Amino acid sequence: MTSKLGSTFAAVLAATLGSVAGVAGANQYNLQPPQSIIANQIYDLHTLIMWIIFAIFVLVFGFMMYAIIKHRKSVGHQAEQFHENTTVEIIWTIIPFVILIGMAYPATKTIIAMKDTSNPDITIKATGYQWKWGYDYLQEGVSFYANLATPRDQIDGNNNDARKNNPNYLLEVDNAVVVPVGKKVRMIITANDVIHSWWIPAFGVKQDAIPGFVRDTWFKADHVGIYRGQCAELCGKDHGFMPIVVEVVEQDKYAAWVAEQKKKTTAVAVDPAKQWTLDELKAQGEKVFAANCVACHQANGMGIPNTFPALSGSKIATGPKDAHMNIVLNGKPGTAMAPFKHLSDVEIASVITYERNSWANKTGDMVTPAEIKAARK
Ligand code: HEC
Ligand SMILES: [Cu+2]
Repeated sequence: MTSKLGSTFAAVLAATLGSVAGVAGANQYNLQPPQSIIANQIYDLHTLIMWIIFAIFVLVFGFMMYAIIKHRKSVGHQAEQFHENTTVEIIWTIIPFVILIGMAYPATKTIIAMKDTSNPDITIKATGYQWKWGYDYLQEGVSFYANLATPRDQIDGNNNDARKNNPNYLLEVDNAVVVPVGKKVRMIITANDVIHSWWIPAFGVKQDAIPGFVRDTWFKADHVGIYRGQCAELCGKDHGFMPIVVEVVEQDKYAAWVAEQKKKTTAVAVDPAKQWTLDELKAQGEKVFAANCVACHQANGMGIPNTFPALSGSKIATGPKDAHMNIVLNGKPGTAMAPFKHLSDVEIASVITYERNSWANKTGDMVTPAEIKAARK
């Protein structure tokens, strides 16, 4: 009996030691290696508290095991008969109280530091959409969307080899958030439709994105590198398909990236009288499609059977222009096809031109911004 209990205890102890050792070292069971001041504090707190928990576990279970084994009936132990012991009661109130304060004090300090978004070097607004993130660099005037970049065939099981060999499966995007190393980045976080959550574990940042509310958080990345996270709030069917990628670069590379992005952004803000060619509109339309339509109609124009219609070979996308303009501008009530009239004339004209001349569609015609302007009335 004694030896059996003893060996069970030894097994429990070994398992616990193993998991505590796991927490203390870097391995797949632990938090990601911390890459910011806050993440370091969170990491250290987690380790500290695991050790405290472990010490309590060993003391309490050790004492219990000792008492059970030593005082068992088979060795003829007689139960002690006594009531109340003020000294013991005071001790078992004071000790947990001290332990709690010892844990709450550093935890509160970290929470206060997390909330201190003052004096940022850069401010970026992140907006959650079903199912992508939109980013606006408030001072720089740079804006873009970040869509999942994992190819569809890896997701739907048609290319399992590629999926297995993809270390960033569902953790890759077309446009990463680029920030300079060692600079305080304030993230302003909101959402457009439902609650999402912006989460980069290595930075110790996780903030809910709530429609109609603005929340903020911050990070200062310690090292150059690529850091990945995900939407951390169940937000609908593609919740697992809106990852977050932050690329931390040296200051001069960041400046070059901003300049590059600005060129792209100003290319869209064109002169309204510009005479577009079909190829120009199509090239522009491809970007608009990638940012607004790809989630449902897919990059290959094939949609998702029984849910989102294929545009490749679609009657509307190859038929009269009016019907095509109408469904994009006004949507189709009662379906997931929402109106897109908030896009500019150029954006709508270009995406329609793109749809009419991509995949299997070869109408050879184009829709100009002027036609969209007229169709809005
Ligand atoms: C949230 C999903 C979703 C998004 C995003 C979306 N669509 Fe659609 N779209 C639909 C659905 C669903 C239909 C089918 C509506 C119906 O029942 O007729 C549709 C239909 C269409 C059709 C008609 C196709 C046909 O043959 O019936 C066109 C053209 C179209 N969409 C263009 C666009 C464009 C352009 C964009 C981006 C600016 C876009 N859609 C974004 C869901 C979407
Ligand atoms: Cu989400």
